[in-house]
Amino acid sequence: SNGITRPKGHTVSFHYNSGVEDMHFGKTHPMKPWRLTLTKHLVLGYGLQYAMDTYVAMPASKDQVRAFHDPDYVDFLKEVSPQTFRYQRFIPPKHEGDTVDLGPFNLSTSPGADCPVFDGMSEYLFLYTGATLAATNQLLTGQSDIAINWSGGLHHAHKSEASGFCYINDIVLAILDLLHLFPRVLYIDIDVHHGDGVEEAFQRQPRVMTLSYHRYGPYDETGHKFFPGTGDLADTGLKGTIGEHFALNVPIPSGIDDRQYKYLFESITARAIDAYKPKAIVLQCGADSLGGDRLGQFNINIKQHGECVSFVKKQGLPLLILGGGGYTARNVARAWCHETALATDNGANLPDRIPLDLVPRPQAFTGRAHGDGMLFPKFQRDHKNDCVEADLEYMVKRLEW
Ligand code: V1P
Ligand code: CA
Ligand code: ZN
Repeated sequence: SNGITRPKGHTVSFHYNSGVEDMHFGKTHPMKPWRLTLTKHLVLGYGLQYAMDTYVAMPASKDQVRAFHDPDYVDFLKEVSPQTFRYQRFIPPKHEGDTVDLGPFNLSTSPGADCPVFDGMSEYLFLYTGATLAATNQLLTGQSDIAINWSGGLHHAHKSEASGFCYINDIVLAILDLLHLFPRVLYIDIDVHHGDGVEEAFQRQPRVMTLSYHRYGPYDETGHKFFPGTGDLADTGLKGTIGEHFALNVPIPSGIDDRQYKYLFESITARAIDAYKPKAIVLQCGADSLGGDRLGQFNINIKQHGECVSFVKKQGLPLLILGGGGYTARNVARAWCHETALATDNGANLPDRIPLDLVPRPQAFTGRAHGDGMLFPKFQRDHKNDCVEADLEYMVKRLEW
């Protein structure tokens, strides 16, 4: 009827809990969980739920999160609220009116902080993690061949520290679970930022290969590094350990376009799979690598972003698909809906016209702090393209081993 069909030969599952949607990191904070509302409505609006098994995720347990994170940090994340936080470690302000409350574990309630403590934060964290672990379990039991959680993919979180909008590293937890069954797991990260938390967690581990594509290098005249500032081509795992050579980094200048990204992604990913022969793949699909992203500096279109997903899917291995960054909400929703369609072999079945009657109308959201106004107007912002062909060729060459 709507043209959406179930894929033949593989099962896709979709893991989500709408409880993640109502959270607000803060008025000026770029991370808007509301983008997940948009994604959900677009996926449902197109009828993609008929092409896959959909599950409402339960929150992760503290024990599950302790598989990677420090027990004290887990307790803290479970208990903390804006009301209780201030008293954890309050530094007296130098000037009247100042608030100085950079607390333990790199959390803060100060405006402008990367990792604020906000109302409902604890619920949000354990829900996105629960969805990733449920998706992982589907792959472990063989009930799904592809499992999707767009609310996951928070790749910067460390063992006992939040970083870059990430508090619980659901990716590391997922990979640890996959290692119970699969001898080698490949992690691929197309978020515009370096997947530092995942790389660090497995830097001594040859059973996990991490491969991140990211913006790298100075981004202004003052020499400020693009966040998080790591992920150099020369960083390939912890030297002197058996994990050395099992981390790959593809640093990319701003402005990379579809053709250039395709060349890099396909040649390097194919070579990595060929050499490593993974038995399962985790793909972090951060949508901040799209052109026009509020934080990103790449110039790739949804079509090419999706082709990365198709390329990985084509390998025919158990596949965990996660979200990540993405700060121009309408583009995030368009990309992740498109990629849900690709995962279920419905890439060609989405009509060009968005079923607007099924998408929440902007006026229904007025007065909320999500920031994004109109839905899906044409949007393009060109970044200066300083990615020269020679650089691309050099990176591919350097990564050949
Ligand atoms: O640049 C920084 C830090 C803060 N300064 C001390 C240096 N932080 C970035 C963090 C980006 C995180 C990306 C997460 C992900 O990879 C995965 C979910 O996408 C940052 C930026 C920026 N333009 O890079 N923080 C903020 N902007 C920010 C802006 C307003 C309010 C709060 C944070
Ligand atoms: Ca990346
Ligand atoms: Zn990012």
